[in-house]
Amino acid sequence: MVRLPLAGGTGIRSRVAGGSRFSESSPSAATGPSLSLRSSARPNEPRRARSRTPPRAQTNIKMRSIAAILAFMCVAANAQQKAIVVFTTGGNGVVGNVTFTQEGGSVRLEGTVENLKPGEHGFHIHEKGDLTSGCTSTGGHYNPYSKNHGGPHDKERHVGDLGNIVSEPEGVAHVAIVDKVISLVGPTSILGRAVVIHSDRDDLGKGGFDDSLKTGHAGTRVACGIIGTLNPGTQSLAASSASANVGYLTLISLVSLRFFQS
Ligand SMILES: [Cu+2]
Ligand SMILES: [Zn+2]
Repeated sequence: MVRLPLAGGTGIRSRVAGGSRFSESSPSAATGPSLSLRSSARPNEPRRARSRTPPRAQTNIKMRSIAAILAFMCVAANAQQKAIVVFTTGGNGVVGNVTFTQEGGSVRLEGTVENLKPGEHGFHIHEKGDLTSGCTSTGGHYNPYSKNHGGPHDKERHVGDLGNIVSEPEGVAHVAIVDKVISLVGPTSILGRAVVIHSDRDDLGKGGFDDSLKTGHAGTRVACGIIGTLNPGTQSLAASSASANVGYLTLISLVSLRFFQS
């Protein structure tokens, strides 16, 4: 009788001990052990499961750290593309530089050009990075899709059509352009081509002159420079190829881990 609390632990004892007096408590005693059986059976399972979880937790941690490394390598591979053009050619004393930064699908241009006649000046990417005959040998506007000349916000435009830059009365032009057509990557990259600054305003193809739809009637070429990369070359190439390899290996290992876990 006194053993009842102890008897609760095993159904047999409670049933052995169970007289008429326990008829009332026997349901609870019956449920008790059965509950305790369940509760003892179930905690045991998680305990077993828990004893198994450390390896799983370890693989989870491994997978997470692999994913983190992969993410880091991807970020490293997609490091921001940057380029620069330095204006020294043209013989008009026009100097300056403009940087190009790839920001997703657009490119940001930032820089300063000095000694420009006040007012608007056509500002284009020309197709060739060839300065053997000064700005003349840079060819025409970069136009890989064979379109007519236009303004930077027109659908009909050369890839190289960046409109005008404005020189202030003291002869300094601050360049701040964001363009969605030019790119520092891919088959129509502007890297290695030239930027040309013209003597006159680009009419954006709307001036009605013979050359409006070809050059924007922007006059002579007063300054130019070649668009060169600012990215660390071999390092970024090595990093991107290494990260590609790491990416493939990680994918394979993740898939095989998943396979062996299931
Ligand atoms: Cu031009
Ligand atoms: Zn053009």
